[in-house]
Amino acid sequence: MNQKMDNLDEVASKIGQAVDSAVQRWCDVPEEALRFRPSAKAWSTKEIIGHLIDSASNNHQRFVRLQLTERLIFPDYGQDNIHWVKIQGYQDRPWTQLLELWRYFNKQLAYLMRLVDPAALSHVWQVDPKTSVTLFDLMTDYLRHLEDHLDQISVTLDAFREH
Ligand code: NI
Repeated sequence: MNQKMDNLDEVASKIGQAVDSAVQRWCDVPEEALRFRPSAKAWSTKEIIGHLIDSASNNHQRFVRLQLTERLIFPDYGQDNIHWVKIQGYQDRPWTQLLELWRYFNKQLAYLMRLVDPAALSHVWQVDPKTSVTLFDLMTDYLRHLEDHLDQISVTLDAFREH
């Protein structure tokens, strides 16, 4: 159990560092680059951050609710994530507001991970009748997903410079 709490402490630190360094690196990127979509179906940098806000908000619900129940039935958003991004118009939001919302939402999630009840880490989110995920796995996978999309932003901004 302590091992898991140690792991989550590290996950929380990495989340905090990742958002701070991303804000530092990308806060002054010009609007034209932020709106650039490498292909017709690909997200722009603003939309990727929007998607990460959706990830934060959905996971926030899971992280809290799974401390209140052993088995949580709660809808996924993964299959609809393109619609989530479109419905909320992230492409037209001011960059600073998106970035700061994302940063401070993640600070709360990192804080929450350090406070999590260790007994709840084996509680499961029932994604569908065949699939379930533990709270611990959700929290560690949250960081992996975040890092994957930060890499995607680097690639997207490189593509803008070369297009
Ligand atoms: Ni994603």
